[in-house]
Amino acid sequence: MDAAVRPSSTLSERSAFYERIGAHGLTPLWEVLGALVPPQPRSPVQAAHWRYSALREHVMESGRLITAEEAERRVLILENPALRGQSCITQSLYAGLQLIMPGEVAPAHRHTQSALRLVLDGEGAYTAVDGERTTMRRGDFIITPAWTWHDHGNLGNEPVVWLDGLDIPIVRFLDAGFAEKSPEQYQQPLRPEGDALARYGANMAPMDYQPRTWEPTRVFVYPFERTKQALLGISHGAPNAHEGFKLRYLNPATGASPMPTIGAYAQRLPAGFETRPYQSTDGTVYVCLEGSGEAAVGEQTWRFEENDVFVVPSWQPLRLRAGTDAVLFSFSDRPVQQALGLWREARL
Ligand code: 1HN
Repeated sequence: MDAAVRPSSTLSERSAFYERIGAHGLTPLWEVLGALVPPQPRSPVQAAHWRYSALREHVMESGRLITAEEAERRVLILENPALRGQSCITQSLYAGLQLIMPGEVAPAHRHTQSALRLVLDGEGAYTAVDGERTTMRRGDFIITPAWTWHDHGNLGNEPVVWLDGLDIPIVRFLDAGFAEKSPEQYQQPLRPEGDALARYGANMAPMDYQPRTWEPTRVFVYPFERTKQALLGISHGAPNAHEGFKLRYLNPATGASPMPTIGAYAQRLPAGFETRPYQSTDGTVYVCLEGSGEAAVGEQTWRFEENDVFVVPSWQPLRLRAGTDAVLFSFSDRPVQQALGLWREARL
């Protein structure tokens, strides 16, 4: 080859050059190209598992340390071990365990971040979303879409704990975060409990309702009783090799995910059933709602039990095995990736 198309330089000439151009805010692409555009996802996220039986006492201790009012939200964040200090469980998602003690109120506010709750422990709490309350029962999946007013209260006599999932890192990435505190501690109910579910969640809708494509669902609670009934209702024949019996939560008016940034799923794995390895580009947070089993991600294997949380990074093959009949809830950024044409899966 012609020497003219094969310029050569010593390492020290190159680094002197990098230093000179650095002063002008420049850096060479060729030193970082492979990392910028990897042949397949290489997530910094680490697969990890949180055992609820080990966390519970710490969550309860936070209830003796600070009030819900003082904290605004009394939450212990589940931080990915590889992303400590960043308040996230994956690159795009936040997760935490929130505690509300009897008689407490977590004051009304709203923000551009979207949130989901999965009720884990205790009875008697409610969440109010834009003027309607819903009683929080174990396994219920409740959403507070972007910019909806929400507050929580505990009218019962035991501590209540739920998992919060938010799109905080997505909104942070886009520098699009706004928040507002309500002058009212809690919202006065504008409608009786059950109104939204009756109006939008009975395979029917108000006569004049025309949802916009990416509008979050007006159904803001998906009672576990219904989810469980649906999972049992499809539990005939052979379970899907990679999923068991799995359904996605949806906005009944559009068929899209309940909220534009977070997808949520529920699956049933019959006792002894083991899934084939499955990988997808949406790093996913799993919560065991019923039963027990094992999850294997790469070299790591955990035994999971009720209320345990585990996270599977993008493109890492996951295998699940149910010990006893298991029900798993999960959530991810899949709708975002799908809207952008990025989402991929592989069934191994
Ligand atoms: C939030 O509003 C809640 O409403 C929970 O319960 C956790 C974490 C960061 C920002 C807002 C809630 C949150 C949050």
